[in-house]
Amino acid sequence: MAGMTAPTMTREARFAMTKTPSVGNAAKRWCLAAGLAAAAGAWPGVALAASTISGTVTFDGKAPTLKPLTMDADPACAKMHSKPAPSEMLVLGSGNTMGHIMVWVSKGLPAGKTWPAPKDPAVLDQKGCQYVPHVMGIMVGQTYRILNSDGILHNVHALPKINRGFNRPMPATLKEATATFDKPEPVFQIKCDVHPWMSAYVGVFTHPFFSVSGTDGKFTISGLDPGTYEVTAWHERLGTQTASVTVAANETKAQDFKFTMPAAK
Ligand SMILES: [Cu+2]
Repeated sequence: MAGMTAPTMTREARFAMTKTPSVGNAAKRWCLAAGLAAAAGAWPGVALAASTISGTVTFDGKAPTLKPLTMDADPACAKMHSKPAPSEMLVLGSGNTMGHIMVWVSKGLPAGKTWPAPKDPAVLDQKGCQYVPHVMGIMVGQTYRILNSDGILHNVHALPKINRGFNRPMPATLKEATATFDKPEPVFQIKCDVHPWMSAYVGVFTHPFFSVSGTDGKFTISGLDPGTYEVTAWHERLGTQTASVTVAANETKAQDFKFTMPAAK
């Protein structure tokens, strides 16, 4: 019941009151949530927002060997690496587990329920002339904080199709910039116009039910109400896959994904 404690609901109510023109609806939602929380407490076995979907993403078949990133065009970048940085496109762990996969709940969330954006920013760093992290999720309205740890000229070029894009030079002296995205949009690219190998991907969501797999291929989406959800897994070149997953109250359900190379023509 961690998600339904009073402080969380107070924050949510405050968020709804500042963001929603109708204070009446926000208050109604709060009352409804409080009522549901009370009901859940009174009925053992009924738990809200305590279900989890987790799994492992793997690459199926013989993985191609991708060339490392070539940073020779900017010696300042090249000298930050004792050996060439590996490609970020296909990141495999032992057993061909797959990193950099964005996984999110794409359908099935309770209608009318809203989730406040975290107060903490989602942070993208420019470090070693690479974006860190390569793939990340952020919520609508959450601060997107862009750092320049390198202290050299970069240019952050966001290429969304639904949100408003931006193209922001970050000279050596500019250590930080911020942005927000006001519409849900999975997934779009961020590029550096100075360094063509620099690429990152961002997914923007109205809810917190997203996760990016680590090199071990693992992802976890928790805090869900019991229900049936469509879950989407995305890779920057190998496209998206969906699965239908039903979770009961308090249950952790496994859902794995496998990506493979498209068949040669
Ligand atoms: Cu750059």
